[in-house]
Amino acid sequence: RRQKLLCPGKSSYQALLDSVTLSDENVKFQIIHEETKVLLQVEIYEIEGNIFRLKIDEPSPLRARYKVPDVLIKEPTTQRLFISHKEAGILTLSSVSGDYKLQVTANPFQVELLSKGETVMSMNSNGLLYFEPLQPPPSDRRSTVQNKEAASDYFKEKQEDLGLWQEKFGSFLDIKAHGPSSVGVDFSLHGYDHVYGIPQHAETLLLKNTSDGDAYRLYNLDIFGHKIHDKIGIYGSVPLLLAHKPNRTSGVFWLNSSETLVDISTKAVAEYTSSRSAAETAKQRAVPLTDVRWMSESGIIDVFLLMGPTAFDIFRQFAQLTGTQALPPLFSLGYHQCRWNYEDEQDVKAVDAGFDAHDIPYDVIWLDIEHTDGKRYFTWDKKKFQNPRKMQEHLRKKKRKLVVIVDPHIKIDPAYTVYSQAKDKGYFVKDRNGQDFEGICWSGSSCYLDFTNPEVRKWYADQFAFKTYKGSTNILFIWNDMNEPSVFKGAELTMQKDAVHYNNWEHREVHNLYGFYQQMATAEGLIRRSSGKERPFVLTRSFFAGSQKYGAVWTGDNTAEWSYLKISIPMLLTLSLAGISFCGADVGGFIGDPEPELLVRWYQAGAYQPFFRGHSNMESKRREPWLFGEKNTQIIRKTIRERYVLLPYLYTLFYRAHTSAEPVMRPLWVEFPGKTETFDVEYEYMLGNALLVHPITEKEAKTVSVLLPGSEEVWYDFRKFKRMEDAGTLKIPVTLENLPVFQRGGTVIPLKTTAGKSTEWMIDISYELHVALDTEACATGELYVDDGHSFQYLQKKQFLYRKFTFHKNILTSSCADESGQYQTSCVVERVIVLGFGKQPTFVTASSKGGKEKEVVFTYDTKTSALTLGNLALSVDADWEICIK
Ligand code: MIG
Repeated sequence: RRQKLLCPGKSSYQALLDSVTLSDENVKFQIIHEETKVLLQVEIYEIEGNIFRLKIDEPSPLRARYKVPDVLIKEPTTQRLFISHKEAGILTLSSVSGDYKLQVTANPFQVELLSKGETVMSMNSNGLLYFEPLQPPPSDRRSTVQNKEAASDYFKEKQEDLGLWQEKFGSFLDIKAHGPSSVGVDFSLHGYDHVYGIPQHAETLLLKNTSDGDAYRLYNLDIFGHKIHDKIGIYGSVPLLLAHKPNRTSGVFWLNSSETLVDISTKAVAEYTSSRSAAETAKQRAVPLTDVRWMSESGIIDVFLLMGPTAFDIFRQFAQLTGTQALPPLFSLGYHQCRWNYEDEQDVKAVDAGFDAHDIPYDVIWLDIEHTDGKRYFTWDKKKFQNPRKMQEHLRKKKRKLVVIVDPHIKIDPAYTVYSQAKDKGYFVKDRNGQDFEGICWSGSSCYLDFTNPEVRKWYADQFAFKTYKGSTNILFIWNDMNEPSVFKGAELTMQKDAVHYNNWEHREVHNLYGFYQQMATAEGLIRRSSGKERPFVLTRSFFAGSQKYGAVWTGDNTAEWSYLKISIPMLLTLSLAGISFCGADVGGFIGDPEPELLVRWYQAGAYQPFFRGHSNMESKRREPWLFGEKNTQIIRKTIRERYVLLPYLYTLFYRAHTSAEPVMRPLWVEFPGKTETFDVEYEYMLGNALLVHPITEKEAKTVSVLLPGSEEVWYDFRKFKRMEDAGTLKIPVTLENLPVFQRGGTVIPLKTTAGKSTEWMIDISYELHVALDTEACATGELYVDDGHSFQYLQKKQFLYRKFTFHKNILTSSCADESGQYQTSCVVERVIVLGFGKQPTFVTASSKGGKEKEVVFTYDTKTSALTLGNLALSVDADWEICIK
């Protein structure tokens, strides 16, 4: 409310360019507010890899302001900036490479970022820089002010209207011990009218104009039955915004963990050039411009400008700062069966057996909060789960896993060790009076672990040790829920902002980090219980920038309605753009009961999304995939089996997400950056660079409009192998069995020849390659293989990274990373070449140094698909197949 009183116009800040100092690390200068005369310190950094960082803080605040720790994986490597030009009121800084220039204008203060002469972004060009310096509380201040009466009137008036020192939300009083501390500034993104990112909202992929006053809110909240097309914050936040135009992608990463609002406005303006001659002015054209205003309740201004220039560069730049996606254990890419709740050990066994009886693969069965002894996490309900180890041994024999829930609220019960230890050690968040903060959650009156404290995180991680967590085994993995944190009957169902954390930081400073820290500690715990050997799997509901390092994220409590299936696609794409590749939505919809058709469609969508879990609410009817009649069971079976067959491709994509920060699921525009028709496509997407997926999200769909982008591209029906006759928007007929998926010409996809009962049953199943030819009759693709569960791929380089190339009718398998080695007896059994021009006469295969042998093949003249069978070529060897 206070920031909103500031309207676009001339900024009241002026840069004091005489104060400029230059070091290897950064450029510093001060800015002054014309009226209040308050000084602020500006620091500008160039970071290796086309990133700029701008910090604005008080030079000597009354008390340190919160600077988000633990999100950046390391102190970024800076590069020296040079002063390339200085004139009255303007300072131009230049990057080492000379490709970028930063132009600082003194009055009004403004910073422009240019790439090879083109202005890409500017900061404070709308004059919305806002920074509340910390002040002594009114009571202290009043005594030092001459005219006591006037001063107290001033504070009273401001206080009541603007909530400077306290604020009421319904019956909640938020006492702001350190007073107002809000910060904000605007950015103009020149030439851009497509912006994306800043999850999590149940909203469109393309960010909307917020001129209606409804800003995007980044404030992690548990909203049961959240609405769709709403900009209120849910569950998690990543303050990263991406802007895209045909020749460039840029990013703004606003590193602040307090409640944040983002206002967006796109408009057309006269072309922007900083120095414009009269002749140029005459031929001005209208170009788009997007203004983005960030407003945070507290902290400092610390913003990273990611200069791309491509979308993949932005992903790398963001990962360079916050880390890449953790490589998931292979089992976690299989299908997960969850419900609130699987009742008891018998129920678990029955559901597990049901999958085998119906020949449906699955990897993990999940236990929700009812498995515990009275919602005391790390314990078991003694009646329902009398022998959890035995139950896990049963699952282990079936080569399956268990995931159980562990929430951050701890039941107040002196007899519960987790509580009593944490209490004794002072590990809970405090209320404003210094007592343990008490809130109500599933366990009744509860305290909340203060995960912002590294000592608490270490202690928490230790709770996962096998000897401490009774009844846990190494097939048990973890689900963190309610970690916004959710506090029943709390203000907006979360913790009060005046609660106090480690080092005396108020909750308002760290709110959006709470879930991030819980998942960090949990993942650490799982790694430690295996003595650093095994990859963890931790699903979290709440998250922040960098959460990708710790596991998976799901979109929370969606509803079993078509509109929620539909919105899950842009929601997952937005998470993916923000670095979180391992994401998914509850298949079927959590709240309510999906009609069978919706459930089937949701399985089809989920099978082609990164995290694939069926889940349902306590009140929902049972939803195991075989409960909806033979026909639906059959379609779901086929869908899940398709997912399993596709796992080699998916796992390879995750390896690339892990090593090169490429999102697994990506909006079309990322793959087709120059094709403007893709920029607002949000209901279809690319899985890697090879598959285009268009889930069906309409009831009783008979046809669906699919955009196959790129006139120079070739597309193939993924299952029928048929080449699509045209590119562009096609009307494709569909039945309940079909999910439109297309393979892009020029790619090779590795698959398994068949599915097994779970990923572990599939280790020895042979591979199949789908080689889809482009207009030049070429294709390339990759396959990554390792043991699927340990860190040996890192520690001992035990992995295979293979490359397949099709060129001049020869398919070659070669090594893509010589540093890796992995023993496997698995073979490539079959190769299908899509779009092969003519019936071949002769096909041979030869391993490097080995003899040529003849290959049996069949050619389908209708589809031009050439199938090569009985190959038995080692995956870990170099070989060639020649088609004549
Ligand atoms: O307030 O643990 O989003 O997946 O089943 C509900 C019970 C608490 C919310 C999660 C949901 C989970 C449920 N939890």
